[in-house]
Amino acid sequence: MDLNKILCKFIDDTVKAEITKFGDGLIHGSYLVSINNQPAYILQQLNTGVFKQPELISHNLELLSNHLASIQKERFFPLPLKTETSDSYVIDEGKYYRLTPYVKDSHSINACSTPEQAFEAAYQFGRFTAAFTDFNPRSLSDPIAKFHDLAYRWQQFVDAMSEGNRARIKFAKNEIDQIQSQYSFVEKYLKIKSDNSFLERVTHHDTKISNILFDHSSKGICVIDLDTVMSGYFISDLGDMFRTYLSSATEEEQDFERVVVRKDFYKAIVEGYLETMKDNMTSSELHSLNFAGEFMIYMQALRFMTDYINDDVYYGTTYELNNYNRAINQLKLLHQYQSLSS
Ligand code: GN1
Ligand code: MG
Repeated sequence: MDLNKILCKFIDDTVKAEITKFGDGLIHGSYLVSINNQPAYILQQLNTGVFKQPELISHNLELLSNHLASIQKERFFPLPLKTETSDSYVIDEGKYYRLTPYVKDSHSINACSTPEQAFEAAYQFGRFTAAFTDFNPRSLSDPIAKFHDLAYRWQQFVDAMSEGNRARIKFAKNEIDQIQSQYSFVEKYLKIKSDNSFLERVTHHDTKISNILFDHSSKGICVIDLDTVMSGYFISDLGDMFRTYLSSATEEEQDFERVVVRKDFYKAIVEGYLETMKDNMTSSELHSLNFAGEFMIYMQALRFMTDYINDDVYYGTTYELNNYNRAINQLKLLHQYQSLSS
């Protein structure tokens, strides 16, 4: 793959660019494009196994930016560049690429290490959803069908249990038992789905800290990585912040003793999120803030375990037990999280 050749379809081919690997996402291949030693763009090869119709992503982004323009609100997230033929991506040898401007004087962080960062991120994700209060979220397409539908994730797990790798199922028995014994989270989710006091909203669906840009003084600037923006419930965004900011150890940590929940970060996330979202939320939603964490941590444990049983077909792995250990890690996190509120 010749990334320079792809870049030329978006920008003038006489510009000398340096392209280096960027970030640690599990899904797309991301590269930083620097021009004159200054970060200028992010070039991404889209994972079309996961995003089967990448055009849905650009269509969603257009609907959202048109909406902001129609209410004279500033668009506060970067949009991918268009090619000469007005496409938002280039297809080369069957692969999709897109180029997004690098937001000037911004940086991202890979781990949330202070409550202030947690507050800033939660504020920005809340601000994003709140900006679309007057927009019908159902007009967005689902770039990934049933992405955060916990009942569907459960069904995928059940299917893996009947068709997946028998040796792995046997090996993971202990953790599989734990997952099965907590089915009540799925029931609780189904209740929310049928309860119309839980509103569907424009939801980001990937609220890890690296999807926030910060400025020099560590203030949040905006959200990025809008691939999974679609209609959803607030528990997805708030919950994934709990899942990914509360412990200083990440989902890759194999020393599970290090998975410990930090109470002051919980408080900071709730404060940041409510600062922008509170006026939009119903009282049922405000009473379910804590469930958000259970919902997302449980779903991630379920997804990692399902992928382990299916021989690692979805998440990138670097060693044999990678998905299995990720599942144990998330189960430990779930346990710690529940101890926090008990
Ligand atoms: C994937 O690639 P990344 O890190 O943005 C996944 C998320 C998971 C996450 C777990 C499209 O996100 O749902 O929470 O891995 N995204 C997709 O690390 O499946
Ligand atoms: Mg992502």
